[in-house]
Amino acid sequence: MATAAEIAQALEEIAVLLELAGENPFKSRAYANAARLLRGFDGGVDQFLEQARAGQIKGVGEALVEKMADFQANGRSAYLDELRSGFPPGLLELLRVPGLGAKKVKALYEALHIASLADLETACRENRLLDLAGFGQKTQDNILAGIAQLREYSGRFLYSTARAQAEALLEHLRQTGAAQRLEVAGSLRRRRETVKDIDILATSKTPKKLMDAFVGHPDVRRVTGHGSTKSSVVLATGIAADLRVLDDSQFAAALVHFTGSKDHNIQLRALAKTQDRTLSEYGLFASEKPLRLRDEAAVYKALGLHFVPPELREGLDEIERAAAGEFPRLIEVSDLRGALHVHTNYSDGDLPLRRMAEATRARGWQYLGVCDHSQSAAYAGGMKPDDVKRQHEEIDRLNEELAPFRIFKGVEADILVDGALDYDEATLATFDFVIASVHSRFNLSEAEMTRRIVAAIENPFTTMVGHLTGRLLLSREGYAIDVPAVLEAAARHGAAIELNAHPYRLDLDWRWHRKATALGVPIPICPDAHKEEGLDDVAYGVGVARKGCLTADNVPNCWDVKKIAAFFARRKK
Ligand code: DGT
Ligand code: CA
Ligand code: ZN
Repeated sequence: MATAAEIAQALEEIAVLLELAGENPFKSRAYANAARLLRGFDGGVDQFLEQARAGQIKGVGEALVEKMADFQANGRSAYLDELRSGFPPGLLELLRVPGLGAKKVKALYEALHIASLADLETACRENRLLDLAGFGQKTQDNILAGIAQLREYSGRFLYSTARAQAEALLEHLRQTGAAQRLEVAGSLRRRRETVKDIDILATSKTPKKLMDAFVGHPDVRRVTGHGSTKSSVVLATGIAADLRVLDDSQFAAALVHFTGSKDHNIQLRALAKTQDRTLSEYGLFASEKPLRLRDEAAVYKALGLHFVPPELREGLDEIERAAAGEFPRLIEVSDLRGALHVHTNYSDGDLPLRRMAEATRARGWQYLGVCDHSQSAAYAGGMKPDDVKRQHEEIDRLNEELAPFRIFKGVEADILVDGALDYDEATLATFDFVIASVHSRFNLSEAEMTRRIVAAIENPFTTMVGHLTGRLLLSREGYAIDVPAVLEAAARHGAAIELNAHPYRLDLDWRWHRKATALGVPIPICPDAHKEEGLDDVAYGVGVARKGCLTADNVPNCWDVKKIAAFFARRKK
């Protein structure tokens, strides 16, 4: 048995699907109308059906009554199920985006084959909605905002979003002058690619002042707790944040505990136990007495371990390694010497080549590897061979002018469905280096996709593979691919695998970095910048590279001009 509200909702969905299917608009309107009447009806469903059968409810004819009766009796509607099965499931999700009705969804599907939220987001980011009748910059911006809003309800946030929010909170807390120690903990401190919430720890002589400032921050939408040792809020972005104020003597142990991860903590506690001690968020205890621990390094030292950088605390092999010796110095942003994978207005970037070169140089870097899209990427204004020639002439001129700063002639070449690169050999030979990326036909089987990418790696012109899995964090899973097989192929052929630093990608995932470096596969950290500020995304890449235990040696764009030029030259025929 279905309730009136359930039936009305089903009728509304039928109305939308009929419109999507391009049926007679009167039919669609009849269902929407029936839903409205049912919602406003003063009486039960049975009564409504009875009156409708008697012809007393305007616009609700026999066919409609039968469909409603079917739903009423069976709790579901065969008609609705049949309509639904005629569309890709992702298409219906599009209707959840504020401002997108059946008409717009239909246009997106028919003109651009957009059939999921992920497709839609990608299309917006590639400005593909701008030329579509009935759409434009404003609609596109609204759709992106709508998608962000939907994602908010998924309960996790991009690192970049949470980090910006946390920095604003920390700055606000610092300005009170009421905090002595102040640190972000949790997944944010470990630089996970997505995080659930912001965990902040502090010590203070005037905790009340600090707590009041915290809950009073202008970004706070809701206060869910307000005490003297712990307060909790939900921010305008939807992210929750906690502030804990601790006693100074407990701060170090608490910072270890709340930084986590849970698995790391469990292993640390097990280790403490083997030493007849207890580790908790309150301290490290030998019998009843807490050890005096000034900072985190002291906690690890007391356990017989070298300091474990927060990024590595994921419960993998870090404790074993910390027992055996010091960690190598992990990569830092200041180790970077150049930017590879940067787009200009030769394809879908915002700025002219010269501006991107100047922006790169202004960041203290010595070289830029410009990589516009190749010819198949028509939506991104991919370069025809003539454009390539024109760009190379401009690069030659700029290189003379800007020396010793160096622009390398790169390209982001589409990997076609058979694994071929998107230019003939004569054109490929004119580049200093080639990033080979998949931008189409994501739905191959794992075996086919792996074969496709391995074929691209076998091509001697390929320097590296771009954004290996194509994932968009919180919105699109990567395509099916055998990552170890790809890493092994890269090792065999001397190719690199990019770590795309865009905060939505962070692909190659850090969980594969150890395997890649063990095989000797270099991992350049690439901004994939389409505008000037995009260059700074490398910081996100460095964060996850640290999780992957990468050092500057593993990352080609930490090498000097000479060494990277030699690396590029090595693979070309
Ligand atoms: P997330 O989901 O992005 O917020 O990830 P975390 O790691 O920030 O997790 P959260 O905020 O639930 O907890 C913060 C830290 O507290 C976590 O990294 C480790 C510690 N913790 C939480 N639950 C447990 C637990 O059940 N056992 C232990 N040993 N530690 C825990
Ligand atoms: Ca957390
Ligand atoms: Zn790309």
